[in-house]
Amino acid sequence: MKKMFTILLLLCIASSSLAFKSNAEEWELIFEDDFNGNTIDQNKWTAKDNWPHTDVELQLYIKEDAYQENGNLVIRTQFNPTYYSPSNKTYNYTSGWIDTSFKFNFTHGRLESRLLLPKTGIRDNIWPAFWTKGNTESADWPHYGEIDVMEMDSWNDDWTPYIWGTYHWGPRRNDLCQGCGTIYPDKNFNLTEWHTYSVEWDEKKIDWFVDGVKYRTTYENQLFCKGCKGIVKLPTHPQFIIFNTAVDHFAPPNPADYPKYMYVDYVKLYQKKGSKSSF
Ligand SMILES: [Ca+2]
Repeated sequence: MKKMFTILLLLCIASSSLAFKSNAEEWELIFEDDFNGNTIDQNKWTAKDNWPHTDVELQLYIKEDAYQENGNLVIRTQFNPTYYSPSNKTYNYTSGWIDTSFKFNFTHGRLESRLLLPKTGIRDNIWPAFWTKGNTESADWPHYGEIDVMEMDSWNDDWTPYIWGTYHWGPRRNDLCQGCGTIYPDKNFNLTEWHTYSVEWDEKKIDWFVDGVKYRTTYENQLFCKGCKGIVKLPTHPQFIIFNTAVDHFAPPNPADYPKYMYVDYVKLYQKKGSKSSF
């Protein structure tokens, strides 16, 4: 029985892995960055500088903590006490954030990145992410949708690090279905190795993949998850792409654990031929 289960599991993994390759002729590469040059392409990306993001994060984003080296985008998180005058506060950690806001946005497609996560441990504070958000700040988060292709954190009961994919939607913060995610279930998954993380988003659903293995689907109009008070609506706005690493507030970080680095080999956005819903 166990052997049969293993064979079935392998077949499922193999068919999932092949799904994208077998449909490759339907897809067209619309946007990519291989991060192979010496500097971040300013035509595609903006690095946040002197920006704290939210009150529950311990880092200040500075542009020096996002850079390119040895064929990768590097997001560095470091113990680097820095005074931020608007809130009259010193942030002990600085980190990097780049995004394509106002430079590239897309509706539907397959978004994929190959990346190496920062070193982490039990009850670690490091919170790297590869995600998208609706290209407007004119409404309360997460009204225009947020697709978390990959986040790593350790917010579970035993504080063991894991990666997960999530969709956020709702007219207002703390309303309706504002955070429905799935932890990647492979118990042998090695967080310290390079992996590809991707989503496929169309008008009916979003699928999440790790190394080509699908592990989660969110459907339009689905009433589906714990804490969900209404039906899911997929993004109502074009999305832009974000890479960042935050330092969360759940436990005091140890400065000796830093600096930490996330490396991004590439990011690619494919869309179905003829759709080209991007700008
Ligand atoms: Ca590269």
